[in-house]
Amino acid sequence: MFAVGDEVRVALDAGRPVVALESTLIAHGLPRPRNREVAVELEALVRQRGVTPATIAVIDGTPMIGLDVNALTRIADEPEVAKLSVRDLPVAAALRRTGATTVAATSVLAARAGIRVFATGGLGGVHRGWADSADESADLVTLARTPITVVCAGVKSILDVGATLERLETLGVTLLGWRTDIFPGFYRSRTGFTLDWRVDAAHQVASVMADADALGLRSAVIVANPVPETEQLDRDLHDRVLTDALAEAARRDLRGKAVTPFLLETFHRETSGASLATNIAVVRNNVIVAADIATAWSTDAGVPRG
Ligand code: PSU
Ligand code: MN
Repeated sequence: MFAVGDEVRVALDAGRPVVALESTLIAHGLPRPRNREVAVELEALVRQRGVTPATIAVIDGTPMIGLDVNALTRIADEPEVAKLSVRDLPVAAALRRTGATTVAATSVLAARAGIRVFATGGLGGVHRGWADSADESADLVTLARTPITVVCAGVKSILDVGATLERLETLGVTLLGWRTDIFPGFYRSRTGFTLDWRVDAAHQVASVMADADALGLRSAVIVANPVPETEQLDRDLHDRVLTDALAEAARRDLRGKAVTPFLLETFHRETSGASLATNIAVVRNNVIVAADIATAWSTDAGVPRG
């Protein structure tokens, strides 16, 4: 049903730390050719910390847990790579298609393979204007039923941040601030929303995961890691481009899975690369925190737990 790369298989069998990485941010979230360089760099950052990276995507119908250079290049370079959420996975498999996996699809595949820690940029969430569009990412409901720890920089302000936080609460998804009491806003280090829980060390997250397991919970733990203030996007530029991007999306009457990639692409273009620089800083930071959490998880109490 899926294939686990040799390096990932060896690490999992030995109880060594592994971090899953998603591929939609590579194929549909970052512009070519920078996307491929970033994908390679993220894996290198994970390795530098003594942790095995497992970038996840579907190649010619096979969900792959860990991509070789050739597969990573295809995901980054090929224009016809599909965007796959959970519901798309069996179709891509049956029709032998190649696609990048969203946070939702990556989480499901990672958990199936026994990987417990996953780094991404931002989660999908409730879109602004939800009352008209009913647009809520499948990421949220999937995280409610998938035991995985996701390190992210919160959600982008292209979404309705308050509504997204309410949905995460309703869905029973555990939410932790990483060295912060304020929910981060992806391009910006802080939104106006305060968090109930803050952690300051990787071993605390590993303990939360262990206790979630002990309680029989099958839901995700989200670790919200703000981009450093020095690397956040300028507020005025951010606000101006956001207004324009949302207006243009409404004019084009975009729907379904086209909405998020359109907004991200518009941001990168209209900020002349400033949002791209912040986006890359975001994922770098998240990968590093995820690697440390995976290490704490695999060594916690001296018991390898995968
Ligand atoms: N948010 C980002 N960058 C991204 C995405 C979200 O800041 O690249 C991607 C993730 O893969 C996420 C997906 O799972 O978009 C959500 O898409 P949708 O809104 O169509 O569910
Ligand atoms: Mn959507």
